[in-house]
Amino acid sequence: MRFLLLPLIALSLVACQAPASAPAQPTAPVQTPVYSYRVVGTYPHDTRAFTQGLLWLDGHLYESTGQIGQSTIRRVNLEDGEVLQSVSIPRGLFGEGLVDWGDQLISITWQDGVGYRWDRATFRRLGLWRYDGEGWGLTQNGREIIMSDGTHELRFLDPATLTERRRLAVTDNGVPVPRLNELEWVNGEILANVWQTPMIARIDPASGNVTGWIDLTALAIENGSGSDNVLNGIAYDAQRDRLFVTGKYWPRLYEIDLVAPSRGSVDSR
Ligand SMILES: [Ca+2]
Repeated sequence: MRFLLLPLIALSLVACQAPASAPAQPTAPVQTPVYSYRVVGTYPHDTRAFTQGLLWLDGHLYESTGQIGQSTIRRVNLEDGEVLQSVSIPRGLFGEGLVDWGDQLISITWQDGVGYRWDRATFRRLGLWRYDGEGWGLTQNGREIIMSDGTHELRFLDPATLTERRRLAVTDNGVPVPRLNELEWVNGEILANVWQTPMIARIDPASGNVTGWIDLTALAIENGSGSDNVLNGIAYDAQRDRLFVTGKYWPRLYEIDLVAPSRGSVDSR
């Protein structure tokens, strides 16, 4: 910090001495805050689960997994990681994101252009829907289904018809942020894993601006050894204000609190 502060002091001295008529100096781009975290709970996670979607609902985790021949939708017990209920998606397809809507679950596939509706209680497949491009992550804001597709854009879908209403470009200081993956709506903001990075973007859903990054590098190193078993999976328990994260084939799932960069204190989210 000393190294950073000295130039700031010098700059402010220069600014004080500058004549009032001096032209304004160009300002450096504002650095997007990087949050760290504190682990407040550690739970087992199925190392055969190539996690694509994760959410918390009614006392359980719901998870979707990928890879052809291994793509499932499952209900999972938090404490011991036991898979309580599971269904395979149609043969030959590569599963991706998962979201709840009323008494249904909605899922998508990677490059097959097809998604499914499921009965949440019985896991019975109710029907399919189609979309253009790739399917990556899903979440919802209470009014719309939000979908990522591997680009820097998020699609907002009508929950009744699953047709696209609009798109939101996600940028960090004006620079597009591609490869948005698993999503979670948390208290009016969108959290997004960025594929093959240990970072989660905090996105303002009104502007698409990244307001902060959550750096989970240490957890990624602890759990992942290859380019594919990366951080992916965010779930939020709104009732108890608990944030869960995991990754593809990771042996552990974590409850974390965010730690703000400047104050060093727990972020209220
Ligand atoms: Ca999620």
